Amino acid sequence: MAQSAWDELGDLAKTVGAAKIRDLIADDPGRTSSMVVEGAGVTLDYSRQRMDASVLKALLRLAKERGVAQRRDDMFAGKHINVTEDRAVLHIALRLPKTAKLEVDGVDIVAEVHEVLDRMSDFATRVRSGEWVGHTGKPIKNVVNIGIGGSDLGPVMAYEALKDYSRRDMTFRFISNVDSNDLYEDLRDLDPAETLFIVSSKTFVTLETMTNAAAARDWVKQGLGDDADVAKHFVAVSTNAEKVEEFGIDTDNMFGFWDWVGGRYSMDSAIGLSTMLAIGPENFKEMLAGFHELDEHFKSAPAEVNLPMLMGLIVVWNRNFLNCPTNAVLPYDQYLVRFPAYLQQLTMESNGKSVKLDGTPVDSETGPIYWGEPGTNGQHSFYQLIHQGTSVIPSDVLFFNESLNPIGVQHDYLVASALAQAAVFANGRTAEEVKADGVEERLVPHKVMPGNRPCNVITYQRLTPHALGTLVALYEHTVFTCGAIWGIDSFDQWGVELGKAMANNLSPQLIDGAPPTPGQDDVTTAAVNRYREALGRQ
Ligand code: G6Q
Repeated sequence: MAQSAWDELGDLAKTVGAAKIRDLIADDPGRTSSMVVEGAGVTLDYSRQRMDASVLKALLRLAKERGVAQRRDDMFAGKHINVTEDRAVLHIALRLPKTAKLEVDGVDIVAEVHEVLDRMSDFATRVRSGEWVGHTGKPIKNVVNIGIGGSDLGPVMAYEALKDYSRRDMTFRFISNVDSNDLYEDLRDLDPAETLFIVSSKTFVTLETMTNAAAARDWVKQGLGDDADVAKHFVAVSTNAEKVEEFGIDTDNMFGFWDWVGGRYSMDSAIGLSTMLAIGPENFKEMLAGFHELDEHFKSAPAEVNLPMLMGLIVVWNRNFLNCPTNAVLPYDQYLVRFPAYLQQLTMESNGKSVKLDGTPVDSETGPIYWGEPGTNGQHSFYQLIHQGTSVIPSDVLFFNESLNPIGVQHDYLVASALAQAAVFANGRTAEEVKADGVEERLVPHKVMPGNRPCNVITYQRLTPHALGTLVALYEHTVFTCGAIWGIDSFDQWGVELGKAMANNLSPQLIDGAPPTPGQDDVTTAAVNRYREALGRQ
């Protein structure tokens, strides 16, 4: 029987995986072109990975054996690939052009998507033009998104990323934490008469969001009077019309989405309303076009030049065969300041799983830990550990060729820093090289850089709404590819759901001294009691 691709990769890990990236680079000048792939305006240079053509071939065979392309096609066709929730996974439908056709369970979902998009555009235009006014007749100057997790991280990341395209005469804020400090700090200098809240919650029952939304409603009433028309200051984004109505938001001012959009895959649905208000409907459409272009690439590009497929396979190689438990995300662009946080949710909530689709335990490690910060800032803090720590940390270094706001040669310095770091990650610095610099003997071991840290360099021409769309879709499908290889459900989040239920159980105990829930552990009960005592509640 032929050896499986997985086993072949295990063997290759002992040979190619044990090689030095600096030697792989030196021995194969062809890597500078054979390991650089372009598509949808993205260039992926993976020549600094600890792999060669034989590893790539085996990874591509692994993708075939694990049916990645079939699962991808099933997703695009609307099959219920989210098996534990029995749902289709169709964030790709959010960015289909109006002319496309996609029917799911007999429903033309493209028409539904565009109906919502048109309503969003109309609403955004009215707010941005000053036509939509608050209770006192003043136009809206401040937009506050209230949401958490998937209903927050995408919007805040996109707002930060596309700030250069945003209305500078408007203020955009994002309240997520149930910690009242978050709400306090975001509202303290705003005038309720000029403030619009977007309550973003797929379920409209999430503790944090509903609590913050109620507090925001009180804040509006306090500022504008008890009989103020708060409806002029609240819109909702949700799949739950009943709960929206119950909260007191007119369902005419509700923008819907569907159960086939996962929270962490929803920034291009109505959850992106704050983004659209910030950058305008045209730019939002450009962003959707970017998502769509990458979707088409994922759907049709041959595996060996398919960017998300390659990136996913590289993650699998580093995670499962080179045993790297974490992955750093290092965007060299200050506008991408929240991109690592956004990616943490996308990757870790999707692929932080221990059982396969059929409920049996996985046969290998799954999703790595993602973390990071923009360069160059990270260079002056945690890069030290990447360079000389005892763990090998692969990274994605990302930059744009052009700066949106060039000043002198600053952008050249930025790119020089990105490439310099990538070079050290890959090649390190040997003792000989350190000695050749005249370093005194006793310091040589301290200045040696082991290198051999795998690294992708991802580049774009310019940070545009379109580019951001392709970037997010690139990672969405990278995550998909990994999940398909591991055979897990990348679209459920039972750990998150449990957290929500647990908080709902404990809150009445803290507030009213309700009895512990059956089966609650003593340590938790003791902590609840200590908290109540500290506040003089018992
Ligand atoms: C995302 C997760 C989770 C979710 C939040 C908010 O994939 O399911 O992060 O987005 O818990 O949920 P609601 O939008 O329902 O408030």
